[in-house]
Amino acid sequence: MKKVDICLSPNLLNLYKLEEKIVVIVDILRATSCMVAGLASGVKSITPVASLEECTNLMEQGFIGAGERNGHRVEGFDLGNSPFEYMSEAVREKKVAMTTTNGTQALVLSKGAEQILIGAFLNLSFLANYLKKQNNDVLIVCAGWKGKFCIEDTLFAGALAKELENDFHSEDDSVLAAQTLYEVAQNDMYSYLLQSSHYKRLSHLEGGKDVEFCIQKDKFEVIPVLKGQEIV
Ligand code: 3SL
Repeated sequence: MKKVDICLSPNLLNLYKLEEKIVVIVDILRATSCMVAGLASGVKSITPVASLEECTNLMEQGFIGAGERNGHRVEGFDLGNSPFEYMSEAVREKKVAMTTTNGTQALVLSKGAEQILIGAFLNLSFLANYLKKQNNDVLIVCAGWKGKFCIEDTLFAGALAKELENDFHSEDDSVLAAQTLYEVAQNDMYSYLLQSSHYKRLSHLEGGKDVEFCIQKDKFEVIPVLKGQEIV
C-alpha cells in the first residue's frame, strides 16, 4: 500500500526521502492559496524563487513580481501575498515571479521529488482524488513559519491525510497528530485560527478577509504542478 507522510516544517525535510515521492507543498496562509487561486483564475505561470534578488531579476525580464516578507508586500514589487491580487485582471495570462517568507522556500527545498504539487483547502478534494490515482508515496510538506510549526498548514495536512486514509498507510505520528487536530478544528476553523500566531501576524489585513478566503474548501478544480522552473 502507498504511504503518506507529513513533514511538519521544512527544517525537518532532511529526515525524509524525496526521490520517487509526490510532494505536496502547503502554505495555507497564504502562498499556496495564492498559487491555487491565481492559476485557477488565469495566471499563466508562477515561478517560485527563494530570494528577493532572484525575483527582481525575473521582473527585469518582464515577469510580474510578487514579493512578500513577514506578511507585507516588499516595496518595489507589483504584488504582495493576497489571493485577491492573484485573481485580478492585471495578472491574467501573465507570468508571475514569486518569493515569500516560507512557502516558496519550502518549495525550493523540495526540488528532487518526483513531482511537486501545490495544495490548499481551495483545491483539497480535487488534489486528493488525483493522489489516490497515482502509484507514488506522498509527502505533505508544511511551510510553517521560519522553520517553526504552523497550525493552519498542519490542519490542511490532516485534512488531506484523512481524505487519503483508505488508499494510503502512514507510520508517522505527525499524520496522527495532524488528523486529530483537523478533527478538533474542522467545524469552525476560522475561530480556531483566531488563536494562531499567523492569524495575529496578519491582523493588519482588514477583517481576516484573506484568512476566510484561504480556508474555503474545494473552490477550485486545479492542481498546480512544478514543471521545470514554473508552476503551471
Ligand atoms: O511565508 C509565506 O510564504 C507567506 O504565505 C506568509 S504571509 O501569509 O504572506 O504572511
